[in-house]
Amino acid sequence: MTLTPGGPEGVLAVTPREFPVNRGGLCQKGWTSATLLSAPDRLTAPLLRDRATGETREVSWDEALDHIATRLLHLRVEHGPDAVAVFGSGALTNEKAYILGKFARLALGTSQIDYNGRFCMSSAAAAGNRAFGLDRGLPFPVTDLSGAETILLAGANPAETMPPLMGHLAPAGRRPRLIVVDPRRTPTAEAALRGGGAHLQPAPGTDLALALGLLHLLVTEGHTRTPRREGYRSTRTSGWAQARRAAAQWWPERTESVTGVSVADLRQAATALGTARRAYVLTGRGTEQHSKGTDTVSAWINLALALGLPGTEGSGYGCLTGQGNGQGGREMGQKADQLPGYSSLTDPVARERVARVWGITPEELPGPGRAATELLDALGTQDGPAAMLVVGANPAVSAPRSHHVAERLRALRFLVVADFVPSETALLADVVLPVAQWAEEDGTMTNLEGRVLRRRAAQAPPPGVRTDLDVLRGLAVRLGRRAEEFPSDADTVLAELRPATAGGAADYSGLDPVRLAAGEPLHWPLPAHRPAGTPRLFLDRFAHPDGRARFHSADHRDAAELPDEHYPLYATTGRVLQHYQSGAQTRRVPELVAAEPEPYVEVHPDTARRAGVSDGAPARVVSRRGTVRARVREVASMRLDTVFLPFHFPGEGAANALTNPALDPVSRMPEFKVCAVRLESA
Ligand SMILES: Nc1nc2c(c(=O)[nH]1)N[C@H]1C(S)=C(S)[C@@H](COP(=O)(O)OP(=O)(O)OC[C@H]3O[C@@H](n4cnc5c(=O)[nH]c(N)nc54)[C@H](O)[C@@H]3O)O[C@H]1N2
Ligand SMILES: Nc1nc2c(c(=O)[nH]1)N[C@H]1C(S)=C(S)[C@@H](COP(=O)(O)OP(=O)(O)OC[C@H]3O[C@@H](n4cnc5c(=O)[nH]c(N)nc54)[C@H](O)[C@@H]3O)O[C@H]1N2
Ligand SMILES: [Mo]
Repeated sequence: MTLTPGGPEGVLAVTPREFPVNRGGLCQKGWTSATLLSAPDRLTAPLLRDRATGETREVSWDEALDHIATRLLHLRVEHGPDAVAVFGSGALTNEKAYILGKFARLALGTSQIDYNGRFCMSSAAAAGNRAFGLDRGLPFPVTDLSGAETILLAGANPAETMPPLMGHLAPAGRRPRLIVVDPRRTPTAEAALRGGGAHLQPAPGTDLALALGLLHLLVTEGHTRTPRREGYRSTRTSGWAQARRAAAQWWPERTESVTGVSVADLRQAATALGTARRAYVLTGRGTEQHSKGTDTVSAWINLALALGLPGTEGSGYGCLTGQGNGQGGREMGQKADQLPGYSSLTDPVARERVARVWGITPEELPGPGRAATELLDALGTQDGPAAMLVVGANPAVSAPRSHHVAERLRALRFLVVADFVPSETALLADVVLPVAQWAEEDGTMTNLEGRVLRRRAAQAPPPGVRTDLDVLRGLAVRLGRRAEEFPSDADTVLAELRPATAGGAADYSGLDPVRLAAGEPLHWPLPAHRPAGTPRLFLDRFAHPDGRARFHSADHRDAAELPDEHYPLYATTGRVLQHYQSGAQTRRVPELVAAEPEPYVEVHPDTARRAGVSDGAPARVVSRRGTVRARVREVASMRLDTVFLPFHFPGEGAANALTNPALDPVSRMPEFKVCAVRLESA
């Protein structure tokens, strides 16, 4: 994407650049993203809130930063370093994510840092690490996809969430057969059907049974017994016998009764997968955001391994990433348990390396802290943090059981939010810091293929606005660190983070800034001896010490909450084309608001009738945790037992008022995609 002056009102206009992932296309959000640079309520001065009156007033940067440092130092003396928490984001550049992690551990000395990526790809990341010893969204360039005969896409709706990807999944002419697994007939599912593919429509939270049922069929139909596949499994994997045994219990009729996917559809999908010479299995949030998300992604990976796909040319498994820097954001050390380079905070070698780069001893590095949902839950409690700094997230809207989260945020003694607009979380803050947006600062991002991309500022931030890096430097110095430890120039940060990642899974140490600037496709790992990077991983061996990929077997289990007589329907949540996440950004763009102005709930017409509501009427959706007011949208292709709400709206329309904070035991990802509700007329 390039930015040129001359859009509406003299702001920048966005024009797509020819690039392999987007093939020159951009979604509506992309076309209108420049509007946000000049949003009427864009923040341009630090704000300080008077707790007694609730009023905010504009203050100078010095006053704001001095005030924050004084308060944080005071709380630290009073309650210890873990009294201050940090909440980061997959929207941050690699450099900002790295400095934020360093700020928490070095300037604050706290273990209490995590980020919104915990809500995002963490289950796929955990399953990928478990299976392959490494987690990179796509371990191959995205352009490989269009060579496939069959692609199974579980729990993703790229036609709305990543439109440019559709060009690779369904290229004109020779198209892979797409099998879309989604409880809803999404535009992606429609594209699959148009192209001669299939749509499997399971009940929310039953993917694990579905994947086991498909594996069962692959075995019983003989697809796993070709010499190539048997050879692949015996030389390149471990754990097959157990995986096959787990699937043996999932005969088609049983799978149908749990998932609602017919035996005929199951058979057809298994044949399409089993007979394809080149195939991919891809997963998105729909399959991950469950209290069993990691095991579910493992079950999808098992299908791919059974067919010998991962680590072979023209086939594979991949996870579709989310936020702007969803991949890089999970590698740079803003996670509760992680150091830069996708290293573990408890790995002595990694501690030694990062401590050396930071000029401290490994003992000075705090240990692991709480994961996002638990961190938010602990705010303002007896043993929880008393203060928090939020950089790049809006958890008052985007976290599960959001009204409770807003309560926890209010219970803090001190909340600081850095943002460019007054988000719902910023409205609760004691200090709000106005920061620069993507078009106004330099940095790098890492895309779903592990490819590092360089971004240069296209324009200066408005007067009064600072970059996140500047802000963190200003705070660190006031907290007693040296200014050189917190560079505010992105290139200097990149030069520092490279050695900090050396030897980690996501090794950036050989990243050459000149090659990067020239736009070369540089996919990590980029160790010093391989500066051209690694577009395709696993071709010779997987990243576990024995070089083998591992099947991980788990049986199906129910969602944490199932429909019952009081809450008879499944609710699932997700995205629409026009809005982004909590909506903090897109609800400020008039064209997008005009297209999708208000909260709604998708319901099958018969289900609507039974609940006494009808198309266009206001309704209440009620769960054990809260109530949402939303307009009914009758959709004939919906399952009778399921309603869908987008999570882009705040207040009374906030889908997360309903969601269940039940966590996956491995990834700590919350169950955004299924809870029990009832529908009533409002
Ligand atoms: N327009 C738009 N684009 C975005 C974003 C946005 O907010 N708006 N956000 C970005 C981010 S951060 C992310 S993470 C990605 C997310 O991209 P996706 O994963 O494509 O998005 P979702 O809509 O959350 O979920 C995908 C689908 O999962 C389905 N689903 C629900 N429950 C289940 C289930 O139990 N099993 C299965 N198989 N499917 C289920 C939903 O019906 C939905 O269609 O999108 C990115 N792109
Ligand atoms: N019910 C339900 N809930 C969900 C999901 C779901 O599918 N269903 N999906 C989950 C997923 S996948 C995700 S990723 C999360 C997203 O959740 P959030 O990250 O909380 O959502 P955003 O709206 O992207 O909030 C980002 C905020 O940071 C600001 N911001 C953006 N970039 C920067 C920056 O560089 N610096 C600073 N300082 N601020 C910045 C934006 O203006 C915005 O206010 O939501 C999760 N919540
Ligand atoms: Mo996400």
